[in-house]
Amino acid sequence: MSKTIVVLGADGFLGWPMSMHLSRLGYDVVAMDNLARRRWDLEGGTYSLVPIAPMERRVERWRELTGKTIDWHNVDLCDHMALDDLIARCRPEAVIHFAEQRSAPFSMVDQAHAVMTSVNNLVGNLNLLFSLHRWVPDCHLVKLGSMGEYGCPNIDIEEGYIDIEHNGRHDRLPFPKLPQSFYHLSKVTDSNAIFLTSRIWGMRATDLNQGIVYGAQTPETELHPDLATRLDFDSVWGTALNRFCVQAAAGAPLTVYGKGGQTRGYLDIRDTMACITLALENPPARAECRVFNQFTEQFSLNDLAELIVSTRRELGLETAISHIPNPRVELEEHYYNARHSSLLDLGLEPHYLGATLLESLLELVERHAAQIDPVLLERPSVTWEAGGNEIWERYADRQSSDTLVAETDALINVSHNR
Ligand code: NAD
Ligand code: USQ
Repeated sequence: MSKTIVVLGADGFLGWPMSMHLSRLGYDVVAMDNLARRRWDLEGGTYSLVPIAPMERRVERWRELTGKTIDWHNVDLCDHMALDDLIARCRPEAVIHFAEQRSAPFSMVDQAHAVMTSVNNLVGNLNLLFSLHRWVPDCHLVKLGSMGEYGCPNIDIEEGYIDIEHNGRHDRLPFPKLPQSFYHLSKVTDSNAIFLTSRIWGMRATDLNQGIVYGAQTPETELHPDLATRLDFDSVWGTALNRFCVQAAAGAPLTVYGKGGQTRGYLDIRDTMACITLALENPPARAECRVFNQFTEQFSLNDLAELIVSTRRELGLETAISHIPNPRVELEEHYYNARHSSLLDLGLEPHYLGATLLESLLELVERHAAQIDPVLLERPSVTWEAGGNEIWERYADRQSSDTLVAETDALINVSHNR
């Protein structure tokens, strides 16, 4: 009998290709999302450069092309009764949890966005832990965390835990965390909650501290335009390498914040699929909270920008780099060395970043270049000091902002009343 996997956040950049990837491998995929991300785009005046079909059309096209069914549900993780009902009905073997507000800048716009991010992510994660404990205590939870939970300490970063000698005694403890935004802080709290439930309820969990994902193409997204996944490029949702590629294609300078020595772990979107599949195929024991650092290479922003410049130069194209004032509070020159051997030990064969991938990403972007709003490529609309600035105000849809505040209030009241 095939195994049932629930993918939470299945309408997102990673959740949609993951749902197709697992469906192709023969799993019974239950895909769940509340489409919050499409509403947050409306609120901030942002959009995916590659057009994305509604979920109904996506799953229908997938069925038509492959004969396989993805069972789609519009459910909010913060609605604990609806979530509980879904988990009780499908009794999954594993759950992959992508369903969070995932932008650091979005969490720094103002108090409402910081509170919304915290409530959405923490309450959703807690609801999930309770439902799994109640209905499927043996289920494997695969949770997407972030390398940014660790920050940039001046020591090597281990995979989740560190052996410490202190005053003559020894222990293996969670690696210290230094989050740099309210978003990253929510990920740290999620990790702590999962670790707690592994100890008190015997939860079987893999916490994936993922680096920054680049690319937007997998074998499944390439089958038909209706199966494409999103490609963000604005300063709130666009992540470093993908955003730089869109800037390059639009003839705009690559916006390196500050000195550009900020070093992070990166991975190809196809490796996200591979890493999560490896985690599923090699589940942890009961009561084990396993932590993997999920990235394949480290780069500084200056390295990435130079790589794009040299790749385009090979194609006869010039690219400018602009070091602009850093909207974030973060180290711009620092030590960074993070262990990432667990997934390699399980058999991961990485797609390393090279000219071929960059060329195909640049080509994808160029196909949609007419849709690029150049203002979204320029100065960031959110700073850590002052929150949303005049660019944010210019694009923000007041009505959607009021809805966001009202929804956050409702969320807090719901958690109080039940
Ligand atoms: P995304 O915003 O494209 O997708 C997240 C999805 O979750 C969206 O479709 C959204 O509607 C949904 N969602 C949010 N809150 C929900 C709720 N309460 N109930 C139901 N659905 C909800 O983000 P992504 O880039 O696909 O990231 C997926 C996960 O991976 C996130 O948890 C993110 O923190 C993590 N991650 C992403 C990256 C990256 O580079 N994209 C890197 C490291 C970690
Ligand atoms: N940056 C620039 N110029 C830009 C955009 C970003 O210099 O135009 C810099 C940022 O200041 C930062 C670095 O690039 O130093 C990475 O920023 P990012 O926006 O690519 O990534 P980040 O905010 O860290 O968040 C993204 C995802 C998040 C995930 C995280 C993984 O949005 O969901 O958790 O990557 S990690 O960075 O490892 O924490």
